[in-house]
Amino acid sequence: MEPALSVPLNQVATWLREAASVVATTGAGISAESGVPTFRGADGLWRTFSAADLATPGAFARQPGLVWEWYRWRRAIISRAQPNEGHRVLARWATSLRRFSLVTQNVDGLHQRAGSPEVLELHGNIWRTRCAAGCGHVVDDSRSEAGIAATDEDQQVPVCRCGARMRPDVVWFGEALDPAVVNRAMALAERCDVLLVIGTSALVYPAAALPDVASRHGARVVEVNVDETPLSPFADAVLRGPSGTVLRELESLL
Ligand code: BV8
Ligand code: ZN
Repeated sequence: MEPALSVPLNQVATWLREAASVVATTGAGISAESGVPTFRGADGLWRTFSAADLATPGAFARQPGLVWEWYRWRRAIISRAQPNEGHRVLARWATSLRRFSLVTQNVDGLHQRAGSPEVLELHGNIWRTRCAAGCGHVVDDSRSEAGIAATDEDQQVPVCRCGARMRPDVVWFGEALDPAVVNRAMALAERCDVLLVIGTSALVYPAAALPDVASRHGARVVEVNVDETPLSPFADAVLRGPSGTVLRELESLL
């Protein structure tokens, strides 16, 4: 079901030009053109598991080695990936648009590698490893080979200096997000004139609540996605296509 109004690209470009504040919120779809598997796409599965099976505290408690194998597999793919045009356009908008903020569900760090100066990471970052017992020890694995798959079946579980297991510094299903991060994201959504919702299946909360918060505060919500999502019927505009292409075309009209 397409939305009642299909809005031309140059109308969205006008909204962006006239906006005092623009927020972009991104999901795994923006990294798909970089070759990073999405969660729900055909390539989103890993062996016979889904993110809901592995990205949980229970899975880590029961099979920490398997969870680490999955994260190392993802880190290896991300380490070989490059930011794509979609990431780069959003990085440029941080300086070329009047007031632009970026909120992401992604943990891959590709926005930062594309040059985005400020990235609000709702669900953490796959390159950081932290103490699972909460002693506060955190390690940045982004430059260490140890952080990615040494071998295919690498089920090693890193041990903290306090003796506890260490885990990827990401938010798992059933875990609370950092309240300061959530509050900041909601405040940005409340204050923006345009919210771009890019490459997300709009299923996971509280990230999926951002469009409703923005819309209720008078913002225009623009969805950029290759497919229909639960948000599509409610968006003020739906730009159907790969985010790299759509964002580049939009930028050319600004
Ligand atoms: C919490 C980090 C409470 C880890 C992730 C019932 C109703 C409502 C909510 C719930 C419910 N039951 C449970 C919940 C809560 C749950 C939730 O929302 N579940 C959903 C499934 C119903 N949420 C939580 O658990 C959150 N915490 O609620 O805590 C609480 C409070 C106090 C105390 C304790 C607890 C935590 C959620 C965070 C989970 N962590 N990631 C890791 O990455 O390993 S989630 C992970 O999947 C991502 O971060 C992202 O958020 C999420 C969704 O993925 P997407 O990014 O949208 O990607 P997806 O593959 O789904 O879609 C890709 C899209 O891109 C598609 O639409 C596709 O068409 C499109 N696309 C593809 N290619 C392109 C493209 N678009 C454009 N261009 C392309 N080229
Ligand atoms: Zn520790």
